[in-house]
Amino acid sequence: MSRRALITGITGQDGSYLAEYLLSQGYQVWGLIRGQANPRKSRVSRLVADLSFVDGDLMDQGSLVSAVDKVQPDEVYNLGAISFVPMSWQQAELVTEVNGMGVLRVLEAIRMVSGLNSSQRVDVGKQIRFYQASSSEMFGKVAETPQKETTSFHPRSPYGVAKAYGHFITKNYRESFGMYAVSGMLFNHESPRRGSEFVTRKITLAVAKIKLGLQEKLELGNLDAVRDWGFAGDYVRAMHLMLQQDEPGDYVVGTGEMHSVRDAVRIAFDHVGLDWRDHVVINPALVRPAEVEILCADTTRVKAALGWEPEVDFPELMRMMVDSDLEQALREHEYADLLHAANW
Ligand code: NDP
Ligand code: GDR
Repeated sequence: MSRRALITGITGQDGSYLAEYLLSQGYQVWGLIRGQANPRKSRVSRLVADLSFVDGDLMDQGSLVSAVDKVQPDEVYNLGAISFVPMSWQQAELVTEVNGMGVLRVLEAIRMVSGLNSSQRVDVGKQIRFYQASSSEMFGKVAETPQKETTSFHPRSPYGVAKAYGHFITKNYRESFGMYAVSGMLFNHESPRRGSEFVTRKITLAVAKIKLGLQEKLELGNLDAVRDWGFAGDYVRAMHLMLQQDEPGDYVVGTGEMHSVRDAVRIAFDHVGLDWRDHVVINPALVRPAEVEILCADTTRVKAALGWEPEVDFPELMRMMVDSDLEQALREHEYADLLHAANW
């Protein structure tokens, strides 16, 4: 019988790539869907065929117990979160509830459905395995560069603090109940499916529109911020590999390469033959109250222990996103022309 995976955050960037990958590996894949008539459900259904859905919300313990009980998964990937860092200063309590307490609720659902407690352990081979989407934002004001599994945390946003709670509670359930529970400490990863609020996609969408004469300027915040950016399609393979090991453990996942926001802008504008300095405007309102200046992964462990390697490099990734946004902008533009011609 094929293995079953339950993914929270199925409508997000990583949810769709992970579902595609697991389906290609012969899994039955279930996505947790929140809300009434969630508009993003049809989008992910179009992107990924053969998905099944189960209702639930990371804010609601009972719904998670029901979902785990219904799906009876072999593996649970907790990707659900409010993932845009600036929102965490505006809605700190909600972000803490979803990104922090939400992790505890999924762990509790697995514990309850599997009948695990501190005196009753379940053989590792028969356990529901749990993956937590931890983040490089936990390193925050970095103690060392590059950052590795043992680097201390100094999160700089309510988002990072909530992710640190999720990280430690995952480790605690592993130690307390012998649960197969791991955290992937993933550095920024992007794709044509990235939300338009994140800086790479904001840049590539703007470049496409500027190239087509539909927009003139692009407002950005801190151009000096440095990140280790990779391709989401590569990173979901690492998530899966983490759950296939004999022993559960936490891993840093990144490319080990650093680029500034300015580099990202330059590569994207260069790709369409434009000079970024003619279009980029700094808006101080977009600078964060407490910035994470630099992040870069030490990939030694993930490469040695999991044999994982990224396949897409950063310039290639930015160009892939620009090309995809150019196609999308053209389609929208043509559609608008058609409506105009039809006097709609
Ligand atoms: P997205 O923002 O694209 O997706 C977030 C997902 O979380 C959406 O499917 C959303 O569903 C879901 N969600 C939000 N609130 C709830 C809730 N209350 N209950 C259930 N689901 C909810 O994020 P990514 O795909 O980029 O990231 C996946 C995970 O990895 C996140 O946890 C993120 O914090 C983490 N991460 C991401 C990195 C990156 O660079 N992309 C790096 C490191 C960590 P809905 O349609 O209902 O809104
Ligand atoms: P980040 O990603 O906060 O690292 O979190 P984001 O793309 O939002 O910001 C990256 C860096 O770019 C700087 N920046 C801007 N950012 C945005 N969004 N918009 C701008 O206009 C802008 N100008 C400059 C930011 O200040 C920042 O330094 C992402 C999310 O996916 C998290 O969920 C995940 O945990 C981390 O990556 C790892």
